[in-house]
Amino acid sequence: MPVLFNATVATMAEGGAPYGLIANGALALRGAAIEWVGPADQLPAQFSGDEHFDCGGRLITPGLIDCHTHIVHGGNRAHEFEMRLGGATYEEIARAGGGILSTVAETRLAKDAVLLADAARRVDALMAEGVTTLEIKSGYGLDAATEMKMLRIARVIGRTRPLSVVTSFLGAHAVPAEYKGRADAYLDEVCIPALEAAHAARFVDAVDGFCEAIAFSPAHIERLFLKAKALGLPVKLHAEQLSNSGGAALAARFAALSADHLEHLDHEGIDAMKAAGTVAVLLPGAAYTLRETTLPPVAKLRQAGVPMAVATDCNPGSSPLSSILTAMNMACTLFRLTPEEALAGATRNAARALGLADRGVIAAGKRADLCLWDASHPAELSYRIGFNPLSERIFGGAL
Ligand code: DI6
Ligand code: FE
Repeated sequence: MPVLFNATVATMAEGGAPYGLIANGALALRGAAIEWVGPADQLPAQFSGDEHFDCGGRLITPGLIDCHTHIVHGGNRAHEFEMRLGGATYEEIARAGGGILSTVAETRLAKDAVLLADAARRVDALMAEGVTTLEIKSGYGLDAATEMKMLRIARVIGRTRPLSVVTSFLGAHAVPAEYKGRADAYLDEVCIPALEAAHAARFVDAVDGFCEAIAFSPAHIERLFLKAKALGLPVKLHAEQLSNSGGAALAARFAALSADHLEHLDHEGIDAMKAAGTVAVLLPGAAYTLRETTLPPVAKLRQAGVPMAVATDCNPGSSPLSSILTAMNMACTLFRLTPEEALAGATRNAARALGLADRGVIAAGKRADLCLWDASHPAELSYRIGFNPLSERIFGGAL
């Protein structure tokens, strides 16, 4: 049973020192779990004969968790990046059949092996920065076969790489061209049957939707969520990203794990999320890419005590970002989170946003998903830009 010693441990446990910091800490691991954590001078004698690893004063944090990604997708949208720089808006491009629908066309055509290889490069970039748990959404198929293909590839990534993958069914991401103006028919004829089939194949861990003027109304999302509930699946929602449509309050009514984006969230949404325990997932990569000037109401979320998570939203359109550390930096600089909130956002609160009670903090009984950093204080993780101080990544107790 390995013992890690001579480390600064940021447990991220709530209620104690900032970051749950232990200056001269030690950790005892047993199999895939943490058996003991505390000050090195209090290490119980039972561990003294075990193999000891000197961490050389490095920082240990929980493994990082990216709780919102669209990392499996065909092609890229660099040409839309050029169009936006030329003055077109994200919504104009979407309404003209570009945007999400152009990635749908590429994802439908893409061979499994190509989708997998492309996604794997981005997954590997996240893992190289210490990500040990990753959420992956479908939503670029919008037909049953391609939604299944995306989710199957997400499961393959989770089986073949040392990280946990959690999937979300995002069939209600956009109305496909063949159902233009017929969102209800799309839900009845494609989206809901595809959800049932993917659920039967055990490909779905949660149900997500895009509640927005250019996508689905709250009434549409409610129908989808009723089906999710009937299947026993938790829900989450892309809400109030480009405008306020009451999606966050709707999600809260369904006890959603999270409501995500939230730039246009109002106080009713905040109160509903607080009451339901719904996590606010902040996606600064999308706000940055779209040069969004309305920021999520971070001060009000903080004041209300709504837990905040931070994720990359890795996707080919609004957030082509494969760096969780950059997302944390952006959360601080653009959204005014503290570095402690940013790290909690990629550990403790990200775990909560995925409904995973077994990770996100360093404590006895939790999974031994850990990062060792060449850093002396956890604020350094959010502070640098384009620099990776990861020294070791431990997944389920394995280096
Ligand atoms: N909001 C987003 O930021 C992504 N999906 C969504 O509902 C963007 C997806 C894309 O532009 O491809
Ligand atoms: Fe998203």
